[in-house]
Amino acid sequence: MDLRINDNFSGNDYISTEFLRKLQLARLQTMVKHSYDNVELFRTRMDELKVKPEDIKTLKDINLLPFCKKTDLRDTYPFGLCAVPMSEIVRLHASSGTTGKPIVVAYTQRDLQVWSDVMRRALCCCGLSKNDVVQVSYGYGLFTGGLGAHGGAEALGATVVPASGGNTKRQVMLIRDFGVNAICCTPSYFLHLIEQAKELGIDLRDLPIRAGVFGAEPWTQGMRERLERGAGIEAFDIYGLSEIIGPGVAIECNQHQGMHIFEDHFYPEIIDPDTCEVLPDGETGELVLTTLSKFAMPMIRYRTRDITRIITEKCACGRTLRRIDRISARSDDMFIIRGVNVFPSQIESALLTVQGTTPNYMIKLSTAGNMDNIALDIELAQDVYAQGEAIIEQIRRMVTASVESVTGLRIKVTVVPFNSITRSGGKAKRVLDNRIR
Ligand code: DLL
Repeated sequence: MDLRINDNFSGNDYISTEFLRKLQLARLQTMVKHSYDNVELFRTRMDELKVKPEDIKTLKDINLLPFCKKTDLRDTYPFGLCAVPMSEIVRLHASSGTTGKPIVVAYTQRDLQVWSDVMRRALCCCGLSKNDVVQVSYGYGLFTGGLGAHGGAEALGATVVPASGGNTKRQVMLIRDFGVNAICCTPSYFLHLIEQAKELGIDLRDLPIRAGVFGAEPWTQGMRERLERGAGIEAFDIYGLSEIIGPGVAIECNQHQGMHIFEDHFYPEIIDPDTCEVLPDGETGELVLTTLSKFAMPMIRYRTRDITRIITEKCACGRTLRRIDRISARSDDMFIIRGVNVFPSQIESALLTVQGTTPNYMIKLSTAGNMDNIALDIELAQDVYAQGEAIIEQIRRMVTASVESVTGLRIKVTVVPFNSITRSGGKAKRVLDNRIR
């Protein structure tokens, strides 16, 4: 069995399913043994379940293994899940999350090679090559976005512009002056970039930029249309998470029908988040990922909390890798208002069906008496807002109706002046939660 990690020409994107399953099994067996031998928490849990690494004889046997969660990383902060000595670890990243301690992730030299290789393949999926100039505007630092995309773009041989986040006007100049063909950043940040370019009198549609590699936060089809139209680009959805590797777990190809998972490195399952029962391909549930080639901090059956489904139909691009659907939500982003389950992405979708709106919005949660309450602040396009009260009121009513038809909830919508909702340099904050618990 050839267990090489660097296939130079994305060959693993096209391998036969039969070979892929064999490769996955061989790598899974290696990973499970490595974790059992070197990570106390994992060994204890397997012992409790009376499972030994030798019990993994087929891919289905992954079912025998315990799940792992974000709290496991928090509880063992910082290095409790490391499976190699510190001398083998060449890079650390961390993600802050909303509460308490950050989680730390570690990489060996070989892990970094795997990472830049999957990111390189991801950029190939977007039609990019060594002839392109790629601006990386994800934050560099402990966040995995910047250095992850950077490694992939360099491995591709592209010309990398390591802009990182922030200083948006300068970013616009770089795009123009360096002839940038593709940008990697969060979708919300790109929206901000389009606005700033306009202020500078620069129309991104006139420049050579043609692709956007957008991820790190949920975004909708409506947002895609705004970004593609606003800058004359093709937008690609890229998915990843620090615990698994960073960006480069899955990405869209030019068909835009879900994201191909780099299954030779990341093994996907979908479970029912309440019962933990594994669901068949095609059904929607929580994505669980197992790293098949990450040695510093292997993750076995990591519960991502991200909601999606596995798409098995053959993709017209020819890749044999299965796809996951757009991440519609995180199960922990859901809030319940008057008994109705609501996801922020539903509100975004409803909002953006109305002409004159923008994807700049803020969902505000509060407590009124014993009830949770929801309100929505929105911004309109600058020229639309300038048309005055009657138009503003008309759009406000249309948004109220649209949100009601999608969520079943009648919520208070307020149109706020242009530029009064804080723009994000990285992941956008869409929900202001002032509920009393
Ligand atoms: O956001 C890694 C990344 C960087 C992915 C750049 C893509 C591009 P974390 O900060 O650990 O890592 O956050 C991971 O972000 O569990 C999802 O909930 C969310 N997320 C990431 N990509 C997408 C996406 C990076 N394309 C968490 N669509 C994940 C929706 C996404 N949500």
